[in-house]
Amino acid sequence: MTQTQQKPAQTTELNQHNLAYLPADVDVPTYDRSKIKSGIVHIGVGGFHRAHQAAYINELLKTPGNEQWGICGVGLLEANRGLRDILQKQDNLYTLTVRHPNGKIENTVIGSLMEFLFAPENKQAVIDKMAHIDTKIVSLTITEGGYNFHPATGEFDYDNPDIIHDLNNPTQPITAFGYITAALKLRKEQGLPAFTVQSCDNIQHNGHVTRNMLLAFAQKQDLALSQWIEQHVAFPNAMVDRITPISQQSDIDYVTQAYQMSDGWPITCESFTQWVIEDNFSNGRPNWDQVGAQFVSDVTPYEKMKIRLLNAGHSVLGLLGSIHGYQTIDQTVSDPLFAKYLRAFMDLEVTPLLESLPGIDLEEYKDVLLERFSNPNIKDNLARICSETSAKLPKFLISSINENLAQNRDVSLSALVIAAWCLYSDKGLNEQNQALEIHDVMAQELNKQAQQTAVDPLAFINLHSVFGYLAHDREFVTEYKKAIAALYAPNSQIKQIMAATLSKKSKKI
Ligand code: CS2
Repeated sequence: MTQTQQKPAQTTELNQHNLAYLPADVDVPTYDRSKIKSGIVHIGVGGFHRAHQAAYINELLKTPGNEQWGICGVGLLEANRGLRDILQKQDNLYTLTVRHPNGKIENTVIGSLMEFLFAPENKQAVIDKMAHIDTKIVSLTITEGGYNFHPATGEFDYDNPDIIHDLNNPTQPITAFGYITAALKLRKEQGLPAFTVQSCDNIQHNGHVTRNMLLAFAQKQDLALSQWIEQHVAFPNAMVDRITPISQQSDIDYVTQAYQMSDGWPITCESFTQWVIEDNFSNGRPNWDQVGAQFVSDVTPYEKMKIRLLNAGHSVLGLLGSIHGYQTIDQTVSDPLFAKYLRAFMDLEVTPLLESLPGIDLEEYKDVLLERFSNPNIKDNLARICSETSAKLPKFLISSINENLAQNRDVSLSALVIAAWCLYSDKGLNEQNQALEIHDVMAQELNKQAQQTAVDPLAFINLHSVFGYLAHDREFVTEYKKAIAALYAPNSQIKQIMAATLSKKSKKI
């Protein structure tokens, strides 16, 4: 692992053997990877997992005594085949490039991913791995939409065809719920302790939600098993945070040039990272607090603060910025009007809903958020931020709107964001008439509703599964209709509408 070793002449790939040829300033696994066992099976090895949980474990493994906490990644989707092929060639190693706001760059080769199982090719291998005695935790990053509940009611969606499939084919599952239930069944039969199921997604009470959904699924399959799960499986809540844009060709090129070695799928992320975890595990846990995470007894206020400020803030910039024609978060927030709108949204339509937290200064937290969003070295695409908005907004924004309405508080800034989402879904164009890149499982349905806006201004928010009863709230409807009228007026300009909404808001308070 020194610079002095001679690098082979031909182009080399990142792998265990070639670690020795990396430049000395690249942080490489200093631990013996052959001694690490997978105590964690993680479903959803996307960029976020690789920048967050896997990075925390990588740090922990540098301290002897933690060898039981390696990670076995699982890809449930056919789309994960490419990742599997790359990781296989690289001995499951990849580069994490951390880009600080001041331009400083740190490269770490992450070694905590020990294995990767591609579920579509071998379902039983995944079930067996989860059921293995060494597995203590099954963790999840399956996105907000992956938890299979109706956004408005919170009830488990038994009509999802994948769930119907998994209930009818317990040994050939497709969903995370099917796999976890099948593995827990084996553990119960074999008298093994239950593993912890740990959600790492941006859902408030993510542990409770995971528990409720898994129990709803298991109850339909095997009542005795669901009771065993209820008694033995812990579902810690957690707040997870690190902005991780989608990897670009430029990230691959950067690593090739920095190392003279190719990495097929490096991850780039910001320098900020946070993980607040409820200390509730059924079968042991890593000492994540030794590498910067925080264990607390109640994570609720941290989750709420993060989701309602950061994630909702992202959506505010994402939807309004997309309509204006901006491409990335840093570009959008560098426009003073957008920064002002975001700050007003956070101060006036979110902060009053948050509890004060010991050790956290909310004003400072918001200042830091603005700095993070402004990081010019993190090119976080608005298309990523706006992807799956139908699964995100109910948790990120609509929950705040409902709480504000219940407390008779003005929601005009949020109403404009929802109206902008209607226009975005309806036209699919920005103000320069360029097509927007929209990725949403509900895109067609949203488009159909939004297209009726001219005849019925409330058509979009009548979509009950996303908006609940918003279309029946007089206060909200008044603000929303004003926003729709302004956005749909000929030659409308989102920035003028934002400025007008802000100025009216300042007169209201
Ligand atoms: C983003 C998040 O998906 C989104 O809309 O807000 O991915 C965000 O970047 C992370 O939660 C940051 O921790």
